[in-house]
Amino acid sequence: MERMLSGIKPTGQVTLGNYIGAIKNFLKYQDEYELFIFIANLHAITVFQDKLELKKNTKDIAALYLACGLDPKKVTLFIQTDILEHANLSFVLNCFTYMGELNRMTQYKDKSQKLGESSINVGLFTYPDLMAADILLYDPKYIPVGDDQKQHVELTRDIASRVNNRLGNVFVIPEPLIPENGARIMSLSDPSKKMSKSDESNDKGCIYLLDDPDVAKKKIMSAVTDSDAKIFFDRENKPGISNLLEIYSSLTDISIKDLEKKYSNSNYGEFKKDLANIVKNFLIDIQSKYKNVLDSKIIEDVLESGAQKARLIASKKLNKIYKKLGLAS
Ligand code: ATP
Ligand code: LTN
Repeated sequence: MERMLSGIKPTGQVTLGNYIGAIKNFLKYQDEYELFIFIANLHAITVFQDKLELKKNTKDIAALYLACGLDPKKVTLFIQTDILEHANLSFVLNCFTYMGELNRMTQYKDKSQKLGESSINVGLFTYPDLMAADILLYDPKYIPVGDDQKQHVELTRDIASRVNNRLGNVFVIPEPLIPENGARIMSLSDPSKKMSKSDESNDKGCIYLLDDPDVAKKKIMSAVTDSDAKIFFDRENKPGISNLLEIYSSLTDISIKDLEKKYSNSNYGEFKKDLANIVKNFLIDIQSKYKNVLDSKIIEDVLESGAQKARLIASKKLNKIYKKLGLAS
């Protein structure tokens, strides 16, 4: 089986955007690939995190992934800081990356524009090198990510080729895998912005998997739409409705075309009410499974055996590079 790897930051509670853009696809991939999933807690601290919240979010992500159907027998699930090689390789890769490349990363540019360059820390600037290290330690072929992360995977490819040219073939060149649908679920209150778990100002626009199902229902009912009242997909001119269609389609596996037909004579209220119930029932189901996972107390064991497997691969790779660089004999 070909290897695949992806990461998620414990910067807040897992959202419906994370589910649709990432987790749902992993359920399929776990049967088709050798899948590695890790919780990127070092990436999380590039913006301030309360320590108790960070611990809770880290554990919740693991529990929610299992609740959503990831099978620890098939998937290697681990925490980034359990494998010290990530930070070590990241520094090595800093030495193979140019300032101009990091300056061009849109995620960094957006954050530095929003927060002002003087309040941006260096960790945020070198974030893509840590991500490249996360990936390159394990030689995965595919990196499934939302489209906001494509640029980082492309930079990883460039860095990997550069290192390969200098040191001989040490890294597999990974490919980003962007889902066709649901790659970018937007905020319900501002469909020009991504539904984001770390955007606290946007709680109404974001559905969390651990939201009270009735609160989530209300969030769908009050989602921003346009005044046209016709239900069809047009991302540019009808971003609100298109986003809701995408959520609907992803949670039910009914194609957007079929949904357009189904709702061709309906108004926004009817459409939203149906979707609100679908979302509510989805959350009730996930939350009951989440509770079972917590009750069964398996998370520590799953993360420990994931870390053991990951550590073996990562330490070999780092050692190989250290030798090539004259840092180990
Ligand atoms: P933040 O909101 O703090 O930037 P995030 O949720 O975007 O965090 P991660 O937690 O690392 O970032 O994302 C995990 C996965 O979920 C990634 O593959 C990411 O691209 C995907 N993802 C995140 N938000 C969305 C979204 N709104 N739509 C689709 N996919 C998403
Ligand atoms: N930057 C990613 C999370 C992430 C990741 C990775 C994804 C960190 N390291 C390695 C894939 C592979 C994000 O913000 N979603």
